[in-house]
Amino acid sequence: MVQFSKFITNDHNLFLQKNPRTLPILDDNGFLLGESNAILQYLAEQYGKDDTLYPKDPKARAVVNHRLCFNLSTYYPCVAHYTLGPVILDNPKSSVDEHKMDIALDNFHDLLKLLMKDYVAGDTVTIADFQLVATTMCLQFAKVNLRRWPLVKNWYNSYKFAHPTLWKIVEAGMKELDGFRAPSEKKEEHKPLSHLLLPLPN
Ligand SMILES: N[C@@H](CCC(=O)N[C@@H](CS)C(=O)NCC(=O)O)C(=O)O
Repeated sequence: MVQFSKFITNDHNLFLQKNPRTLPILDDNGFLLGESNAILQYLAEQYGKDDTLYPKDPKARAVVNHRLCFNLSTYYPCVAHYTLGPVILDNPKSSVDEHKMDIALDNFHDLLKLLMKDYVAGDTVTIADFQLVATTMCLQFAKVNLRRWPLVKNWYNSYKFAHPTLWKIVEAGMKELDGFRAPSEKKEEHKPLSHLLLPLPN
């Protein structure tokens, strides 16, 4: 995997040559793949010890895919636009974006209410939890209070508690993001991120 800090600084042009232009990028011995869903699906298929992370059963897999689609189409764009845009790109905060994020959180909360489980797609952790946890981490990073969405908060905290090793991977990403807080967020020198386009304007 290519580190975010390398991508957005010195080696950015190198990655642009290699790749569809977003992170993460997987480089598996020369096999290059973008889009985090596709990467996780590939890694689970290629290297998974069993099929629990990405079930082979068509219905169980369809449920995982549904959550991945929800994250890609709705949850991540709405959350990232409001949380990462103003904090690391210094985009102006907008009440419309906040409203969209709240709606996405309402949707996710409703899903968890229907399920009433510790995991979003079945009784064990799957790559769908990985993705939704990574998005929810952006809310923690931007210090968004989750009290209106207690089931999201519980599911997120229970993932951290039940899977400390997996959580460490996400936490490392959050710490890395911390280094790119915009000038309004911190006093130190700001590292320019003006060449980045994502999260895309709506
Ligand atoms: N749908 C993509 C979104 C990835 C994404 O938004 N990546 C951001 C960093 S978090 C990026 O690479 N931005 C670079 C740019 O916009 O130039 C995925 O899931 O991999």
